[in-house]
Amino acid sequence: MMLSLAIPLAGFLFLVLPTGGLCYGCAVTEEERPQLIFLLNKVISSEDTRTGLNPSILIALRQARNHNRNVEENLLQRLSQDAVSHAKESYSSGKVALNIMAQLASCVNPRHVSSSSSTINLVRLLEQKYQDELQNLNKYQAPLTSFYQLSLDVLALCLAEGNFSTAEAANLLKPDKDKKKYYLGNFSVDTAAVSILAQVCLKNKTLTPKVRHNIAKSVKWLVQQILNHSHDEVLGNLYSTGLAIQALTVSGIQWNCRESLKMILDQIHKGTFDLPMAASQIIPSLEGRTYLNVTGLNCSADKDDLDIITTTPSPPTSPPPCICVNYTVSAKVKTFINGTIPVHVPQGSSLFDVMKVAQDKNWNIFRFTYENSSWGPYITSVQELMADNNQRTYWQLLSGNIPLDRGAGNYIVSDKERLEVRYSKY
Ligand code: B12
Repeated sequence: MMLSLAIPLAGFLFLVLPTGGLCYGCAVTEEERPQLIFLLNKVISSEDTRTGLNPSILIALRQARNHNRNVEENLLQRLSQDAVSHAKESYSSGKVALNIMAQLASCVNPRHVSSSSSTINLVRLLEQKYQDELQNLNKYQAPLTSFYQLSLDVLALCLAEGNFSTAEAANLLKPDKDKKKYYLGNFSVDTAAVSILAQVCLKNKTLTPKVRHNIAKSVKWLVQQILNHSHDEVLGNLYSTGLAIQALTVSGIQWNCRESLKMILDQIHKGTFDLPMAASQIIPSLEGRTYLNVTGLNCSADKDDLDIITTTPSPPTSPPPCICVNYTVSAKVKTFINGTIPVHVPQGSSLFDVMKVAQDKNWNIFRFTYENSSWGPYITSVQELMADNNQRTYWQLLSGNIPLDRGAGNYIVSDKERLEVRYSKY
C-alpha cells in the first residue's frame, strides 16, 4: 500500500491509494460487527473492567454501539468513588483528563462528580494540575509527566470547556517549537495522535484566524510524521494504530482507513488486543468514533444488548514442554550492570515469568521491582536502579536487540530467544 504517497492540497493531505474506496474515517460493517462484539464481550467480562479502575475502558465501552448497562454503571460508580477520594492527591494530570472524558462519555457533568455524599470538580482539578505541568515545563524544560499526558490534558480541558488559554495550549503542542515532545527515543505515534485530537478540538473552538492557521500547520506536520512511521496498514505499531486512526480521521485527510480497520479485525482473533487496555484504544476507531465524540453521546438511547461471557476452564492437559531462553540485565548509564543467565520455562511463559525465575536463581544480579498499571506490570528497577522520569530513564525491554512492542507480562517468549532488560534514556 502507498501510504507515504502524499500530495498537499488546500492545507491538508490528500492521499492517493491504489485499492478500495476513499473515506473520511470508517467503521465496521454489519457483517464485521460480530468480531467487534467478540472483543466487547471479552472486555466487559474481564477482571480489569469488573473490579478495576480504568477510565479508558469506560470511554471505549461508552463509544461502542452495543452496551451492557450494568457493567458500565458499575465501572462509572467505582471511578467516581475513587476520584472523589484520591484524585486530588494521587492522580496524574493525564489520569484526571481520562476520568473527565469517561464522565463526559457517560453523560455526567465532570464538574459535579459525586459519590457517598462527596463531590469533586474534576475540571477545576485538571486546570490546576495542568498549571503544575506548565510550571514544571518552564522550570525544567520537561513536563511533570509526559507530552502524551499534556495532550490528554488539553483535549479534556477543551472538551469540558475548562478555563485555559487555547492560544497557549496550541503553542504548547506545536511541533516546530520543540519537536522533542513527540520523541520518546523514537517518534511516538501515540503522542502525536492524541496531540492531533487535542489540536483539532482547539481549532474547532478557536475563532482567531492566526491560531487556526497555526493549528492546521501543526496538524499537517504531525499527520505526515504518522504516515512516515507507518508500514502498510499499521500506523506506528499495532498498539498505536487505534489512536492514529482517530487522529487521521479528525485531521480531515482522505485515506484508506478500511485497510487499517480490516488489519485490526484480523488481529482480534489472534489475541493481540486481549488486554482490555489495548482493546480500549481500538474500540472507538472500530465504531467510526473518536475521543472528540465523547460529548455528543445520547446515553438514554443506549441498547442493553451485551452479555457477560463466563468461560468454563479447559480440562487439564499434559504440562507444556520446557523451552530455554537467554536473559540479560544491563546498564551503562549512571552505573554499570551486566548479567546473563540461561532460563528454562514452560512454553507459553511471559518475559515476566522469565524475570522471576532468573531472580529466584540469582537474587544479587536479577532482582527487580515493578508496579501494576493498566498495561500490566511496569518494570521500575533492577538491582535497585530506579527508572527516573526527571532524568528520562527507564528499563527498556528488548529481544535480540529490538525493543518489544508490549510489556513483560504480555510478551510470550520463544525457545532460544535472547531477551534483555536495559537501563536506557528516552
Ligand atoms: C509515555 C509512555 C512511556 C514512557 C513512560 C514514562 C513517562 N515518561 O510517562 C516510557 C518511554 C518510559 C515508556 C516505556 C515503555 N513503554 Co510505553 N507508552 C507511553 C505512552 C506514549 C503514554 C502512556 C501514558 O502516559 N498514558 C496516560 C496515563 C494517564 O496513564 P497511566 O496508566 O498512568 O500511564 C502510565 C503507564 O502507561 C506506564 N507505561 C508506559 N508505557 C508502558 C508500557 C507497559 C508495558 C506498561 C506495563 C506500563 C507502561 O507509564 C505511564 C506513566 O506513568 C503509551 C501510549 C498509549 N497508547 O497508551 C506507550 C505504551 C503504553 N508503551 C508501550 C511499550 C511497549 C513500552 C515499553 C515496554 C517499551 C520497551 N520495549 O521497553 C516500555 C515499558 C518497559 C517497562 N519498564 O516495563 C506500548 C504498550 C503496548 C502493549 N501492548 O503493552 C504503548 C501502548 C506504546 C505503543 N503503541 O507501543 N512508555
